[in-house]
Amino acid sequence: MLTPSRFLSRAIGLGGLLAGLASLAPAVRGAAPGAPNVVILFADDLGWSEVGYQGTRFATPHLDALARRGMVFSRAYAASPTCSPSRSGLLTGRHPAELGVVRHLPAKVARGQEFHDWPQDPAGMPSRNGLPAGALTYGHALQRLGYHTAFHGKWHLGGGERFPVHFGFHEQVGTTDRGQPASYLAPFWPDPVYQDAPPGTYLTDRQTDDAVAFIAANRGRRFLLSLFYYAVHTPKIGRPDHVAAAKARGLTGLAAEYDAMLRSLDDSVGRIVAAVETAGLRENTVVVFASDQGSWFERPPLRGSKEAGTALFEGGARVPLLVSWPARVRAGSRCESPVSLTDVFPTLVEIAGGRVADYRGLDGRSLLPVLLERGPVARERIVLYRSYDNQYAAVVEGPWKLIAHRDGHHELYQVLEDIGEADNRAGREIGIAQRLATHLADWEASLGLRLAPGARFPAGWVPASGGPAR
Ligand SMILES: [Ca+2]
Repeated sequence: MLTPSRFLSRAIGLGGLLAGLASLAPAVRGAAPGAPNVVILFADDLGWSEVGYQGTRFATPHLDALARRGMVFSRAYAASPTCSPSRSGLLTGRHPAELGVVRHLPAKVARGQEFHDWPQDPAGMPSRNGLPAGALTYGHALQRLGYHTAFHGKWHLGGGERFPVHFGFHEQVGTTDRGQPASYLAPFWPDPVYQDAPPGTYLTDRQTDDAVAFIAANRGRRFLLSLFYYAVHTPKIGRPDHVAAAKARGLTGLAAEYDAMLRSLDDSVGRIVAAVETAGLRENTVVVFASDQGSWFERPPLRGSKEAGTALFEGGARVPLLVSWPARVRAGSRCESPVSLTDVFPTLVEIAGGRVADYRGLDGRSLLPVLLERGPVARERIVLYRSYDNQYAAVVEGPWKLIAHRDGHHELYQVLEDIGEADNRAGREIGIAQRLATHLADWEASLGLRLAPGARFPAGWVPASGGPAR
């Protein structure tokens, strides 16, 4: 059965028609001359160690090809490595903690309730149930610059008046107020969204069908496509033919399902890039790929995962990030300096011809000079923050990373030499630990963050012993 979007994508696939369309070079209205189209591909829970171009055992040939055609950021961090907070930071360029979004939205948040509490949180910190009213996203920013803006997929920043169409996006597709599907095989959920999907349709494929149709339909005007995949979040369900192929290679159970999920995601990346090329737009289209946080699995060489208590280790906080823009960014380039997903917002503003100074309270810094290899990353430190557990914040500065706990103890790692964070140097590099802890305390004070009694440095702060990491 052909959905309208599938029909469109097949029709566009006709070679002769395509060549004719590409030569027509449609006029773009509204946006600054020469401003690129922008496609943001955002995966959910895809670990840094789960993309092939990072040299791991996972096969992601389309992502690898995209990486070769742009700049790879080898040390990108989610400002708050958790679903909703990470999204809030990416979308606004502000720190999720400053927005008050320090946890994911629980499934049962009452409509209209501004904050929720988390009984296990040692700090007792409330977390906002979505973006605050009036927050500006990169959708707003690019709308102002003449772009047609679309949001596809997983939002997880609230429903109703909190949906993307109220935060800078002209249209939204495939978005519910859920944090995950009930199944990746249709029917995906009880919501009205995607009820037309034939039973057994794979969700990742459907999202890509819609995105391919969007690109074809909007090739005549400057657009921003923000495509947030539900994959590879739980439930771990792969497309049956890909699962069978994984099993034929010896994988079993969860590993086979996950391998299949990753293959669908990677195939989708390939289809999106092909759709941009087919539309004749590849040279001047910026394609960003990133993930909201680390993997559900702990994957060597990194320690930790998205799971409670370990999310601020590299396995939970370091994420894939790459930017491909053939017209301006050198193929095969790399940035090894720490960057944050909050940097994406100001980068997009500059890329689209806007002024970053028009936006207040940004945590992010524009990476455009880095992308063009004209300057370094314009920040010294990155603060990571989430409020669930004893382990709640980290400060990244060059090779160093301080991890802070609500009970007042700290860990310090030299992550360039010790990517697995096995050697806690807080008791040996006291000066560095104190400098980073002081920065964190100042940063927390500047945002007025509510802390557990006694947690704030320097009151009662004692360097950790530097003994066994765990
Ligand atoms: Ca996530």
